[in-house]
Amino acid sequence: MEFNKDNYKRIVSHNDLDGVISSSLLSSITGIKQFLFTGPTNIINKKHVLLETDIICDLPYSTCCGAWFDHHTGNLEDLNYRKIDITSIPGSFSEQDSCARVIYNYFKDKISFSDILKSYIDIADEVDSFKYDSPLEWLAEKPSRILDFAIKDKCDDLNKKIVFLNRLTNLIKELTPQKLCEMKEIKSKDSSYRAFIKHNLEMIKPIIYFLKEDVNNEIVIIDQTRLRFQNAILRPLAFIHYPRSLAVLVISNKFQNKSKKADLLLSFSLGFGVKDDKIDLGEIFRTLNIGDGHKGAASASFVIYDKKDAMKMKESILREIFILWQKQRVI
Ligand SMILES: [Mn+2]
Repeated sequence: MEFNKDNYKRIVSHNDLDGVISSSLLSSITGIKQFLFTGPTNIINKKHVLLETDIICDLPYSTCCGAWFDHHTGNLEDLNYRKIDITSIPGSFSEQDSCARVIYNYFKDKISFSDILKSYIDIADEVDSFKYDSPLEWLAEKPSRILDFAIKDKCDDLNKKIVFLNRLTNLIKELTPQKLCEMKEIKSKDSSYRAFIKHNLEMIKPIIYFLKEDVNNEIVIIDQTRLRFQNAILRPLAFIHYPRSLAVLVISNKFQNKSKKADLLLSFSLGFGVKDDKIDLGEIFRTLNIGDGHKGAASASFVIYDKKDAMKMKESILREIFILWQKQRVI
């Protein structure tokens, strides 16, 4: 269905860099100045009241909204599963590197975007599709990395974070990426996140190991299960410690209301620039019937019924994952 810019009052977007750039593009097209930044699970769990006058972008579709722009394959599959006809929804879906690219492609023949706005679309592509071949590239002091880190910086006050994302959405329309990164607020958030990275790098060091059958150290295992508290783990950092490894697997306990449960969570991803078409991490978890995901990244969880078995279960699941990984590698 045709997108009529006068039908909408608010942009509901992902609270990451692609979401912010997508909002800037849509705001410049429609003149909308009201934004709601949120995460995908909040849309799925219906945490917000959404209206026909909302445009959703870079997030799962909601039947309550009026238009939808997205690039996540899983969200499209969900529409097919719910038997919703995508041609009935104003907006656009396409498997691009970023949602910003989807929006740009949809409007580029009808509207001329400023050079400033256009320069942010490459940044959205790079950051959202993780186009980095090494940890050094990921940590580079360049606008794409600085803006991504500034947004990722933890902010205890949710309102402050929202104010920041709103301001950023407006600034992107006026300032080049270089100029934006010269701002004091961006600089300080970037360095605060880089301090967190440094801390994380040290934190993971003692909890890394390899399975003894993994003689070439292919899969870095970051095992949080012996820690008393839950920590956010930055998986790419594993490859600073072990640059030649091919994948990283984080194993941790589930936490409920800050208390540690025996149940286990796994997240698995390929290393920088690892391109092996035979490897499919999502397939490994599907085969074991514990989770799902893409070729390059997947997550899983499983229930431990008896705490006494936890250690054994963990060891056996890690071994099974490694066996399937080896099978994929040799086919
Ligand atoms: Mn995105």
